[in-house]
Amino acid sequence: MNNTDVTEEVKPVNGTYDASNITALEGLEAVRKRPAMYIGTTDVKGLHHLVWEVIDNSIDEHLAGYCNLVETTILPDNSVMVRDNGRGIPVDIQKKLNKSALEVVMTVLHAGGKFDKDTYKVSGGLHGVGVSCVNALSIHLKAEVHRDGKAYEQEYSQGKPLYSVREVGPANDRGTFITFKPDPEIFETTEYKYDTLATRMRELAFLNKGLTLTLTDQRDIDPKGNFRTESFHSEGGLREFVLYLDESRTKLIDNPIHVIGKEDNVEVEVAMQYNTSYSEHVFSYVNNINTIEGGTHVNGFRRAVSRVLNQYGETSGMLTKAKVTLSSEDYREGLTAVVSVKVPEPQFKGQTKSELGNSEVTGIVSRAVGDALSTYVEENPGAARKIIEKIILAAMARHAARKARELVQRKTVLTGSGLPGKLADCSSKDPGESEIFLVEGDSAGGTAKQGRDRHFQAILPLRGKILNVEKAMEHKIYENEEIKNMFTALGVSIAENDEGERILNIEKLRYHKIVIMCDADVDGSHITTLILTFFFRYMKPLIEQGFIYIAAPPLYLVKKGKQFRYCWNEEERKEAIATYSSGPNDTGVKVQRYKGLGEMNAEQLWETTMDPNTRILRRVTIEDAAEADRIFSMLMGDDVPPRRAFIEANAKYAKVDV
Ligand code: 0RA
Repeated sequence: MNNTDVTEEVKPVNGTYDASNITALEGLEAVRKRPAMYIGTTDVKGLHHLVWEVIDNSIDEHLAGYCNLVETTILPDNSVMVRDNGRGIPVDIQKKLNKSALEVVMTVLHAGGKFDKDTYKVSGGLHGVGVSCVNALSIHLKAEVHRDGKAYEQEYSQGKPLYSVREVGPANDRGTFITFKPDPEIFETTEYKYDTLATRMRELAFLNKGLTLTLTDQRDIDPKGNFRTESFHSEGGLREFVLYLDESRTKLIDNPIHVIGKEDNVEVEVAMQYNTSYSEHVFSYVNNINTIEGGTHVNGFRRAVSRVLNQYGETSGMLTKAKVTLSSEDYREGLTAVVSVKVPEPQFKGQTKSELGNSEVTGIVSRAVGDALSTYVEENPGAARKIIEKIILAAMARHAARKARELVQRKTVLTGSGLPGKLADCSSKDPGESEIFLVEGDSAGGTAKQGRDRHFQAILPLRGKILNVEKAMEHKIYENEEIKNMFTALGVSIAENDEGERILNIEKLRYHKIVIMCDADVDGSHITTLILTFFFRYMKPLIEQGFIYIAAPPLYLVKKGKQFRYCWNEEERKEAIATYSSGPNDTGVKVQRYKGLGEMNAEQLWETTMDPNTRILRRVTIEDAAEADRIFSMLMGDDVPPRRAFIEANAKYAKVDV
């Protein structure tokens, strides 16, 4: 390494460039021309992607064994500072390009990876486009490196160096320190969201045990003058992740089962726990990336779980005694697990490129989990019995649910149209243009029936609180009147495949907009959550395919004489009052607060909430399945303290009910 080649001379931005310079800049120009090709989007998601891109490099340093701290700070102007205590980006001159390695890493596309062949880039995976993309998309970036007792720096604007890498003094620590300000010309928004960063950092801490990630927000100062800050660290890794996911569920066995293994350069870590609920929560990661569509690692995990537990059930005689046939679905009830693999060259496939394709991984995970689980059941016969009993109950419940379902679904066929009596259907038979409103209560249902456009809008009133499906047994769900009505009105049905898996058939879906319409108060939002939980657990494809919406009735009507305006929040209300007031004490302005849908007449309901030209509909998406799922079970489960904590933390939401 020859540091004397690192010049301190300042090179003008528009100075002369040699051929290699030009290639490098053209590379980054391509990133600026088509940012979405490199970071997915230029919305708020792409903005946060920049942070992950930088942090991924620090995590690689952690995985290589050289870094245990990554500190991230949001500055008051929405610049972000990421500092790690890794080896520091090398600064010696790269012969091929005749410039500092630091400059190459920061300005040459795809040069972000390691130079040494022994380490492979593990984190990133899906995106991993390199820190040079962050540089290209920043109006300003400063890189500082502490290495071999010295401190170096270089700054850039839109990816172009403002001067050559320079030595700025001695250093007694090591690491890389990158501060960047996203370019407002590129991004639709440049405001960072604390919660988005914190949620992913918490996940990264579980996935990379031993690594500390801190987040500090200098935009947010408390009355004592302290910045908002949090530190994420896990010694227990996935074991702690599973405990966190199951925080509000009742555990079936004392501790999560933890598996750690390595074969042929593939690292495997799995933690699993059984709880007393009826639903399955399996999350999977490849190189720290959430594989929403699963893949070969998840298949290997499932294969091992059914194989080992089935064998134990047979040899212990429990299965023969219970006289039930198990299907692979039965092992899933009440199972919470996280499966994480680190694979040198991951192949991703599937609709959203989030399914692992590498076939060798199935066997590797299956062997690692199989070995560990076999040992576990031998050493913990009491826990093993509890798990097998739970699986037998799941099989019995599946048979009962199938009977209940068949009864409901057969009845529908026998009674012709089979549509529920409470449904006021629309006249159109084209699902593409048809909408159904699920309305809280008969009286609001009546108003909606009068107010609707009957050509394409159907109304299904639901009785007050629908069944809490998080707590109910599956067969009870199919026997519930309101839920039966939803199945038949929507035209969807559930069947079992050979594995015992419940498959939702939506071929005959009768409406492509399914709108949940509840009061704008606490009760209303509770009912919305109950209905959403039902869709989440039993009709997930409808959420995934974007058919589920939430209606937003207005909160106020502001009136003066013949003029009036509907308002959806405080700001709009204040603005309307200001517009209509002739002076500060013009009490001539009337404000009406709508608490329930029933307070509006049919015409008002149409104008504000149902008319496609004026209404506000919020489409329900599954942005972060893990978080949504956790919140659902927290809001709907037995455990009161976490639920109270959540409601208090989200008190803003509840305040609407004035
Ligand atoms: C290239 C080679 C080496 C480390 C890094 C890059 C590196 C990049 C980043 C980005 C943020 N933090 C980082 N830390 C390290 C290996 C260096 C060596 O072999 O000494």
